[in-house]
Amino acid sequence: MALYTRVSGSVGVITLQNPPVNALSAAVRQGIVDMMDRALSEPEVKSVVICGQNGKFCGGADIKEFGTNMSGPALIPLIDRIESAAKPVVAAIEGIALGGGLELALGCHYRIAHSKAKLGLPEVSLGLLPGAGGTQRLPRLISIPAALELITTGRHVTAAEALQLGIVDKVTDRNTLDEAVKFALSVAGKSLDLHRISTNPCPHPPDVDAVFETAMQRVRQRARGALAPVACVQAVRAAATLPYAHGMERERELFKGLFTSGQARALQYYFFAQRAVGRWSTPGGARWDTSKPRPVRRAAVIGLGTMGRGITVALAQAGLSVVAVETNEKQLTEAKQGVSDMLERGARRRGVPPALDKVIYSHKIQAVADVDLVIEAVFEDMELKKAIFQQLSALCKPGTFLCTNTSGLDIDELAAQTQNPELVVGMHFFAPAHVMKLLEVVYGQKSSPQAVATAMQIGSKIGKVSVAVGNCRGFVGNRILKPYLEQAFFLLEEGATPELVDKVLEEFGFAMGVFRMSDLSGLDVGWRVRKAIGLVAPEALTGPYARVREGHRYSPLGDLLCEQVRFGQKTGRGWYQYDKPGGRVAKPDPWLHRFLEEYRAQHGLVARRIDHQEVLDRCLYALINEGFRILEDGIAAGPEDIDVIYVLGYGWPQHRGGPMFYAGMVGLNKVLERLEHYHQVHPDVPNLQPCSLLRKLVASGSPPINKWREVIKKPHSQL
Ligand code: 3H9
Repeated sequence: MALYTRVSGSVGVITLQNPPVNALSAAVRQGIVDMMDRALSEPEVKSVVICGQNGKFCGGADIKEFGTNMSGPALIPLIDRIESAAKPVVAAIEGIALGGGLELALGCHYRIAHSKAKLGLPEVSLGLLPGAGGTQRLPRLISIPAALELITTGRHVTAAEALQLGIVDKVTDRNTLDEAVKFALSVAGKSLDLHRISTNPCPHPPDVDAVFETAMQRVRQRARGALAPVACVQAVRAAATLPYAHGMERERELFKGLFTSGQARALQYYFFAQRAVGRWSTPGGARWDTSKPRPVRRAAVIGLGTMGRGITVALAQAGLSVVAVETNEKQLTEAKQGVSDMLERGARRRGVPPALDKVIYSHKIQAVADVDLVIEAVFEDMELKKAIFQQLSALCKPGTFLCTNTSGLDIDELAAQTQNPELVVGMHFFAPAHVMKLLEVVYGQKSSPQAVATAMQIGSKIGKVSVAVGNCRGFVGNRILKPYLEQAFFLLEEGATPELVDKVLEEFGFAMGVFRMSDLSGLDVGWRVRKAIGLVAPEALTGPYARVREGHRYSPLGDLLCEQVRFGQKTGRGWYQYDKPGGRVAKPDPWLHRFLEEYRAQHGLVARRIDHQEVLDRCLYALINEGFRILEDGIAAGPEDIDVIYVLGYGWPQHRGGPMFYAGMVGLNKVLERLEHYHQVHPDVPNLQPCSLLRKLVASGSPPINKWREVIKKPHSQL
């Protein structure tokens, strides 16, 4: 909807009204058309201001409308009508002008922004391009290279940067609407010729071909198979090479291709999934809207290794006071330097003073006595963690929340060490903890709803996307990772190479193939976990039990590499070779290929030719199958939780929505049929036997992903 008022006698003010972000729904578009007609027909009105209610100009097209039969006036003619108006139109931008919102502002003759406003064309992250003239007007306004950068990355810019780039005419700290009205009064009756952006020529750099060539290369490298960034470059190229009307035709044609693509569906699903995970619930009935978090003013971090340092930085940067505890004096000295360096670097990047004074260091665990929440981040060793939780329970003031940063240890076992197990939750950070956006908040059997709500709130305060998950080995992310890794190992046993498996997964869109990723994160990490749970044989076994554990096929390949101190990048050798320890460029290693041949010979395995499809099917479907088990067990509340975890924490390509969304796109019956096939061929391989929830969903007619929750049986829980 849009409200019309007249102020200062001659300025017509049109206010967009569609909370929460004044998205351009059919009703809003109709409102703008009607109110513009009114403003232009009233002879007393000499100029017009367009603004948005509640301090937000406009968040762009209404994404919720995309999957529906769209009705109402189209955006392009609406914006053209504003631009061709005979009276000056000023956009008063507060809060946000994003996507179609900025395109609407670009149709206005002037733009005035509040200093705190953010502007951008983020359509690319929804699998689209700015399809209401943005790809044609922005390059005309701010040059081709600048427009290419903004449109292909979708980056939001501050008002100050927008002024510098020439996107806005003025930035104000005062009331934006008042300033815009004043401005509108001052330009009434003046010529608008130079202010109709579409009528201006597109500035042409002399090396225009090279500019586009470079942009296209950069975009393709980053895109990992995503279509939208490539189409964005093509659309801007049309602005540079074609007259405006033809450029618009090209924009429309490219937009149409993207709009109906599976990638756009996946990215739009992912946009809403990221928001849906905030509305968490547990099988026991605790919910985001009925569980009140407790305020946390002071927090403590125990253990200042890599993870502890990153967590300290994340908390301090968010303005929390942190007591950082490390009992090893040498480690403490190094940590002080490390944390300060990270805080300074982060502050320089963000143009703010470093939060050095937010952190107090101590080598005594007693320093936690007065904090509201503790995050223990010591080495991943259950006995050590148990001892610390016993101490914390005795030392902390009543009511202090006790959180553990663990990637898979049992939260209930730790909670049992404390007097108040209801105050204990897991917080699984991802490395580097001050950079990675994901946080798994793990509730145990006894965690109180308030403890979960507080951990979730701390997560969002420090800029993470927090996902509440149940307590099981590996939680959601690492539990799903396990069958994926296992399939990759089995494929090596059967004849594949790390290069083949990685190539297939990277072509699918993963940031890194499974073996390159293992080399980066360190093969010894998983080895230590497998040793702790008794999977690693005390000595190299031969005979039938060498490749069997707990009644299932097991591949000791990773263990054998670790015994050779091939831990990956850190030792310069892993699944690949590197030029030195710590080297980054993975090169195929003839040693490894010989090792695989000898291993196969030793175990009577005959290498066969494995095609790309089998690699993809087995790795992905084993992972997806485990995802369905997680839903069945109530460890994740819905498929969105799994998808967000996998995209943000494990490099799953965003334009494929996440593993569970992908399963729906491929077709659940196809996933089931392929799993059944591979299970028949490899009956000893764990995780290829389709889980019962998948069967149930297929038997229910493969409902769309937003209906899965109705089919998932809610298990009983203690919470
Ligand atoms: C486009 O414009 C195409 C055109 O070029 C061409 C057309 C022809 N529509 O994120 P938040 C909802 S494409 C519908 O939690 P924040 C959101 O789902 C569009 N709903 O708040 C959430 O709902 P709920 C280009 C939208 O303050 C609520 O608003 N625009 C839209 O952290 C609050 O959102 C974009 O890509 C929308 N456009 O961040 C902008 N936007 O409460 C997308 C938000 O039920 N939006 N919602 O979960 C954003 O980036 C952020 O939402 C924003 C606010 C920065 C605006």
